Amino acid sequence: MIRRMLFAGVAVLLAAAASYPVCAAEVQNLVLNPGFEQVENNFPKDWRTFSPKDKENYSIDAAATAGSKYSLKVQGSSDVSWAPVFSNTINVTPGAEYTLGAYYKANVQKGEVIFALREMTEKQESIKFNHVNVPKQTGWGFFSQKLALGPTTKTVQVFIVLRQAPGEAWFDDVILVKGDLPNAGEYAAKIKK
Ligand SMILES: [Ca+2]
Repeated sequence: MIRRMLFAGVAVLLAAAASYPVCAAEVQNLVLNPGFEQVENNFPKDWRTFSPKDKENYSIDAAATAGSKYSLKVQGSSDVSWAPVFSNTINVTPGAEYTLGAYYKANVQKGEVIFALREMTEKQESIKFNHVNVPKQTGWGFFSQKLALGPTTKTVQVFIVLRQAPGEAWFDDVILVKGDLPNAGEYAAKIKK
Protein backbone atom coordinates (compact mmCIF):
# COMPACT_ATOMS: atom_id res chain seq x y z
CA MET A 1 0.00 0.00 0.00
CA ILE A 2 2.72 2.49 1.03
CA ARG A 3 4.78 1.46 -1.98
CA ARG A 4 1.85 2.12 -4.29
CA MET A 5 1.30 5.57 -2.77
CA LEU A 6 4.99 6.42 -3.15
CA PHE A 7 4.89 5.35 -6.77
CA ALA A 8 1.83 7.54 -7.41
CA GLY A 9 3.59 10.49 -5.74
CA VAL A 10 6.70 10.08 -7.91
CA ALA A 11 4.52 9.84 -11.04
CA VAL A 12 2.85 13.15 -10.16
CA LEU A 13 6.22 14.82 -9.57
CA LEU A 14 7.57 13.52 -12.90
CA ALA A 15 4.47 14.77 -14.75
CA ALA A 16 4.84 18.20 -13.14
CA ALA A 17 8.55 18.37 -14.05
CA ALA A 18 7.86 17.33 -17.66
CA SER A 19 5.13 19.92 -18.20
CA TYR A 20 6.94 22.87 -16.61
CA PRO A 21 9.37 23.82 -19.44
CA VAL A 22 6.51 23.77 -21.99
CA CYS A 23 4.48 26.22 -19.92
CA ALA A 24 7.46 28.53 -19.37
CA ALA A 25 8.35 28.74 -23.07
CA GLU A 26 4.86 29.43 -24.42
CA VAL A 27 3.51 32.95 -24.55
CA GLN A 28 -0.19 32.95 -23.81
CA ASN A 29 -1.85 35.93 -25.40
CA LEU A 30 -4.94 36.78 -23.36
CA VAL A 31 -6.53 38.88 -26.14
CA LEU A 32 -9.03 37.23 -28.52
CA ASN A 33 -8.70 37.98 -32.24
CA PRO A 34 -5.55 40.04 -31.47
CA GLY A 35 -4.58 40.54 -35.12
CA PHE A 36 -8.07 41.52 -36.35
CA GLU A 37 -7.98 38.67 -38.91
CA GLN A 38 -11.46 37.39 -37.99
CA VAL A 39 -14.14 39.73 -39.28
CA GLU A 40 -17.90 39.66 -38.58
CA ASN A 41 -20.30 42.20 -40.14
CA ASN A 42 -17.36 44.31 -41.30
CA PHE A 43 -16.02 44.60 -37.74
CA PRO A 44 -13.33 42.64 -35.88
CA LYS A 45 -14.82 39.66 -34.04
CA ASP A 46 -14.50 39.79 -30.21
CA TRP A 47 -13.96 43.58 -30.18
CA ARG A 48 -16.79 45.88 -29.07
CA THR A 49 -17.82 49.52 -28.77
CA PHE A 50 -20.26 51.15 -26.35
CA SER A 51 -22.65 52.09 -29.17
CA PRO A 52 -23.21 51.12 -32.82
CA LYS A 53 -22.35 54.70 -33.85
CA ASP A 54 -18.91 54.41 -32.23
CA LYS A 55 -18.10 51.65 -34.75
CA GLU A 56 -17.94 54.31 -37.48
CA ASN A 57 -14.50 55.30 -36.17
CA TYR A 58 -13.02 51.86 -36.82
CA SER A 59 -12.42 49.80 -39.93
CA ILE A 60 -10.61 46.69 -41.06
CA ASP A 61 -7.69 47.78 -43.21
CA ALA A 62 -5.48 45.84 -45.62
CA ALA A 63 -2.36 47.63 -44.32
CA ALA A 64 -1.04 45.06 -41.87
CA THR A 65 2.17 43.72 -40.34
CA ALA A 66 4.08 40.84 -41.91
CA GLY A 67 2.26 37.52 -42.04
CA SER A 68 -1.22 38.96 -41.67
CA LYS A 69 -3.95 40.40 -43.89
CA TYR A 70 -5.69 43.02 -41.79
CA SER A 71 -5.09 45.64 -39.16
CA LEU A 72 -7.49 47.87 -37.23
CA LYS A 73 -7.66 51.41 -38.58
CA VAL A 74 -8.81 54.12 -36.17
CA GLN A 75 -10.17 57.35 -37.57
CA GLY A 76 -9.91 60.27 -35.15
CA SER A 77 -11.59 63.65 -35.27
CA SER A 78 -11.57 66.90 -33.25
CA ASP A 79 -15.18 66.48 -32.15
CA VAL A 80 -15.01 62.81 -31.06
CA SER A 81 -13.66 62.55 -27.52
CA TRP A 82 -14.79 59.13 -26.29
CA ALA A 83 -15.71 56.35 -28.73
CA PRO A 84 -13.40 53.51 -27.66
CA VAL A 85 -13.09 50.00 -29.06
CA PHE A 86 -12.27 47.30 -26.52
CA SER A 87 -11.29 43.66 -26.30
CA ASN A 88 -12.77 40.65 -24.53
CA THR A 89 -12.88 40.84 -20.72
CA ILE A 90 -9.88 39.09 -19.18
CA ASN A 91 -9.59 37.70 -15.63
CA VAL A 92 -6.33 38.82 -14.02
CA THR A 93 -4.36 38.43 -10.79
CA PRO A 94 -4.81 41.55 -8.61
CA GLY A 95 -1.55 43.46 -8.11
CA ALA A 96 0.33 41.42 -10.73
CA GLU A 97 2.37 42.79 -13.65
CA TYR A 98 1.21 42.30 -17.23
CA THR A 99 2.79 43.41 -20.51
CA LEU A 100 0.56 45.02 -23.14
CA GLY A 101 1.89 45.58 -26.65
CA ALA A 102 0.89 45.99 -30.29
CA TYR A 103 2.18 46.90 -33.72
CA TYR A 104 1.19 50.49 -34.23
CA LYS A 105 1.37 53.18 -36.88
CA ALA A 106 -0.02 56.72 -36.56
CA ASN A 107 -0.47 60.06 -38.25
CA VAL A 108 -2.28 62.15 -35.66
CA GLN A 109 -1.94 65.93 -35.45
CA LYS A 110 -3.13 66.66 -31.90
CA GLY A 111 -5.27 65.28 -29.11
CA GLU A 112 -4.61 61.97 -27.39
CA VAL A 113 -4.08 58.38 -28.55
CA ILE A 114 -5.07 55.94 -25.82
CA PHE A 115 -3.78 52.36 -25.82
CA ALA A 116 -4.45 51.06 -22.35
CA LEU A 117 -5.77 48.45 -19.99
CA ARG A 118 -9.08 49.33 -18.40
CA GLU A 119 -8.74 47.92 -14.89
CA MET A 120 -12.03 46.77 -13.40
CA THR A 121 -13.56 44.97 -10.45
CA GLU A 122 -15.05 41.49 -10.73
CA LYS A 123 -18.38 43.17 -11.68
CA GLN A 124 -16.60 45.13 -14.42
CA GLU A 125 -16.77 48.51 -12.70
CA SER A 126 -13.97 50.80 -13.85
CA ILE A 127 -11.08 51.43 -11.47
CA LYS A 128 -8.54 53.15 -13.73
CA PHE A 129 -6.83 53.14 -17.11
CA ASN A 130 -3.22 51.92 -17.28
CA HIS A 131 -1.56 53.34 -20.40
CA VAL A 132 1.07 52.22 -22.88
CA ASN A 133 2.88 55.32 -24.19
CA VAL A 134 2.54 55.62 -27.97
CA PRO A 135 3.61 58.56 -30.16
CA LYS A 136 1.20 60.54 -32.36
CA GLN A 137 3.47 60.24 -35.40
CA THR A 138 5.22 56.99 -36.31
CA GLY A 139 5.64 54.37 -39.00
CA TRP A 140 4.94 50.75 -38.03
CA GLY A 141 6.67 49.86 -34.78
CA PHE A 142 6.15 47.40 -31.94
CA PHE A 143 5.23 49.27 -28.76
CA SER A 144 4.90 47.50 -25.42
CA GLN A 145 4.96 48.33 -21.75
CA LYS A 146 4.86 46.39 -18.50
CA LEU A 147 1.92 47.55 -16.38
CA ALA A 148 1.44 46.88 -12.66
CA LEU A 149 -2.23 46.27 -11.85
CA GLY A 150 -3.92 47.78 -8.81
CA PRO A 151 -4.54 45.60 -5.73
CA THR A 152 -8.31 45.39 -6.37
CA THR A 153 -8.23 44.82 -10.13
CA LYS A 154 -9.92 41.51 -11.03
CA THR A 155 -10.66 41.98 -14.75
CA VAL A 156 -9.25 44.05 -17.63
CA GLN A 157 -10.08 45.00 -21.20
CA VAL A 158 -7.68 46.40 -23.81
CA PHE A 159 -8.90 49.89 -24.78
CA ILE A 160 -8.06 51.79 -27.96
CA VAL A 161 -9.38 55.30 -28.61
CA LEU A 162 -8.41 58.58 -30.28
CA ARG A 163 -9.59 61.51 -28.15
CA GLN A 164 -10.18 64.79 -30.00
CA ALA A 165 -7.37 63.64 -32.25
CA PRO A 166 -7.75 64.39 -35.97
CA GLY A 167 -5.83 61.80 -37.94
CA GLU A 168 -5.46 58.06 -38.28
CA ALA A 169 -3.83 55.22 -36.37
CA TRP A 170 -3.43 51.51 -37.06
CA PHE A 171 -3.11 48.61 -34.62
CA ASP A 172 -2.18 44.98 -35.33
CA ASP A 173 -1.29 41.88 -33.28
CA VAL A 174 -2.27 43.23 -29.88
CA ILE A 175 -0.73 41.12 -27.12
CA LEU A 176 -1.33 40.93 -23.39
CA VAL A 177 0.71 38.50 -21.30
CA LYS A 178 1.26 38.03 -17.60
CA GLY A 179 4.75 39.20 -16.64
CA ASP A 180 7.37 39.98 -19.27
CA LEU A 181 7.11 39.49 -23.00
CA PRO A 182 9.94 36.95 -23.34
CA ASN A 183 10.71 37.31 -27.05
CA ALA A 184 10.46 41.07 -27.66
CA GLY A 185 13.23 40.91 -30.31
CA GLU A 186 11.10 38.65 -32.52
CA TYR A 187 8.25 41.16 -32.39
CA ALA A 188 10.52 44.05 -33.43
CA ALA A 189 11.81 42.00 -36.42
CA LYS A 190 8.34 41.14 -37.76
CA ILE A 191 7.32 44.61 -38.97
CA LYS A 192 6.39 44.98 -42.65
CA LYS A 193 8.54 47.57 -44.40
CA1 LIG B 1 -3.47 41.42 -38.57
